[in-house]
Amino acid sequence: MSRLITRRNFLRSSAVMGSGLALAGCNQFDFLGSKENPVRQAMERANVLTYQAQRTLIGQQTLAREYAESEIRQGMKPNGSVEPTTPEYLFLKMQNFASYRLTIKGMVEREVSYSLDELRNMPARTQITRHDCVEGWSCIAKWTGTQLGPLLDEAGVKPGARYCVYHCFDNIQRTLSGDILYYTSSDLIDAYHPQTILSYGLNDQVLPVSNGAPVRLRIERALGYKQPKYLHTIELVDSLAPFGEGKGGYWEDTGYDWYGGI
Ligand SMILES: Nc1nc2c(c(=O)[nH]1)N[C@H]1C(S)=C(S)[C@@H](COP(=O)(O)O)O[C@H]1N2
Ligand SMILES: [Mo]
Repeated sequence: MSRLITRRNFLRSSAVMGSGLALAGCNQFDFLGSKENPVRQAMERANVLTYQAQRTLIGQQTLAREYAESEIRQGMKPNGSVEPTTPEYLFLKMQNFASYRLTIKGMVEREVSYSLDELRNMPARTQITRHDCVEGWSCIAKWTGTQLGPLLDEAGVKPGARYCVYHCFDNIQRTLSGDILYYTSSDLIDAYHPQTILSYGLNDQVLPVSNGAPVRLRIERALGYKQPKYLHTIELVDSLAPFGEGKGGYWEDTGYDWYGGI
């Protein structure tokens, strides 16, 4: 049984204890979208608890397990957005991402940006890791990219910065009031983690569009929704409140755990 399930049970029991509600069946996650929902409020308190507990238990720079080539059993199952349709993205894709730039901005000494060629020419790291989606599936895949930490140092993170917000090109949801673009965030410990890479290669091939081309971040000790595809900007901030619903990510805004550690 994976640690993911254990943790999910932990979250569920914390939610039940915290709210004093008796929950039956497996429908209790269906209406978490509402902010008034007592289960969601309890889960948000549980987020803080699990974040602190996990940070204490696992230490700050523990490596995620890496696997052998022989353990790659399948391709990386594309999930969520697989074919972004925003004009910016379609334009970049049309010219094979020649004018793509990854920007690091916000609470930094100097805003920096890099082309795909520049990223590919930086020291590369390849790692075979397991991706766990909360929907209940996993894939073992080989990711190649460059570490985020040295680029953050190049930009010069200002002392007050606490989080990286990862902004993506894809319109994960289309509403009457416009597109909702995917985003997520991490603390600086995860951003500087040695296995946190700006990945442009998957299983020895150029990263395909369905898996986040041209660049997707890997945060290897976090769940699937913390692995932003179609990444274009990393913004250093001291608060997550200004973005989306203020919970630090597209899925986080609907009630998913912010830390999302495994
Ligand atoms: N930009 C963006 N990033 C995303 C998503 C998405 O829809 N858009 N889905 C997330 C989820 S829930 C998962 S499980 C993984 C899926 O990555 P894959 O398509 O490479 O398997 O990407 C994550 N990152
Ligand atoms: Mo996921």
